[in-house]
Amino acid sequence: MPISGATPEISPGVSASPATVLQVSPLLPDLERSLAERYRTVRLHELPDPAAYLRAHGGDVIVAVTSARYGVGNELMDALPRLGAIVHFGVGHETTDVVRARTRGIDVGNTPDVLTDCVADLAVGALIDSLRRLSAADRYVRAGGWAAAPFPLASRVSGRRIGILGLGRIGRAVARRLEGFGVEVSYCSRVPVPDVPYRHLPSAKALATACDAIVVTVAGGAGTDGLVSAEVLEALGPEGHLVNVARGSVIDESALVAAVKAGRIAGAALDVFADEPNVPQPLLDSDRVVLLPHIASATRETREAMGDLVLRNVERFMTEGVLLTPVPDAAH
Ligand code: 8YV
Repeated sequence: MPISGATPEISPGVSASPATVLQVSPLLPDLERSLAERYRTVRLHELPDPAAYLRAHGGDVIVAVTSARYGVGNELMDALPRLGAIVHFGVGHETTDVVRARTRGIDVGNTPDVLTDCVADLAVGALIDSLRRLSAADRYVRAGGWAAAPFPLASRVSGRRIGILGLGRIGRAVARRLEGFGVEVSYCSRVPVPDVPYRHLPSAKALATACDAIVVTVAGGAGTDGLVSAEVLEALGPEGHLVNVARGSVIDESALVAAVKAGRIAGAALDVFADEPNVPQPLLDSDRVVLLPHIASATRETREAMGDLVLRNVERFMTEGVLLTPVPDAAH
């Protein structure tokens, strides 16, 4: 049911019309249910004519809840004159223009920390898969290849030189896990991170040159668009591996496709793509690429924790007019 909740809560300073929570995109069923039970909630994506709803009732919306994938676009933001907060299910918030929102006094929140461990776990798993070729070996056994010949030798993980592109919460969690593998960890971020035992390198190219594999954990958005360019892939080289658990936009996907096709990099493990859920055919065709359907945070435990944090943000805003976990001022 697109509209629910008989007893709207009123945001501070708003008393004239029902304070509505606008659900912009599909969310976890439990989260949708909880929102609908607690607030007057409208599911925009389920309405037959969302534009008509916005024209007539856009002024009722106090909070918009959305996913990292959809955010709140500028047009939608403009249709919500009393919007006070946007809450993202997910840590990424590049789909909402945060500066624009802030200019209008709209607070933007996300769900940091609760997904860090699961995303880092998956990044390390993907790294091992790419170097040791676990998925390819699995396909090999299933296809009956083992009886004919041993699986080709793969690459060692322990003791290698691993680069982390973006040493935020997730990058650091990946680095901590990798310490157990005795790898040499380097990283690249805009400014060196204090108090970490890893080597800082000034550019993505320098990182690729110095490492056997790169794990991309940097935030998406305009500032990192195409950061892993053809030149960076070339620096990684024919023995190099690339893991991406950040955003597809961070990698020049056409350059990656060309590098994979030509064997100019050894392998890649990708959880994110430029145009999800569409995966370029040459990547689908390659046995050297591990393909994952954007599942880094997709465990029951973590998704529940993310849903819970969304609810707590909405609750805090409705009662106190501030968010519990606002996004940092500048994208990092
Ligand atoms: C989720 C994500 O897949 O947190 C993010 O930024 O991309 C992921 O955790 C996404 O939020 C689910 O919609």
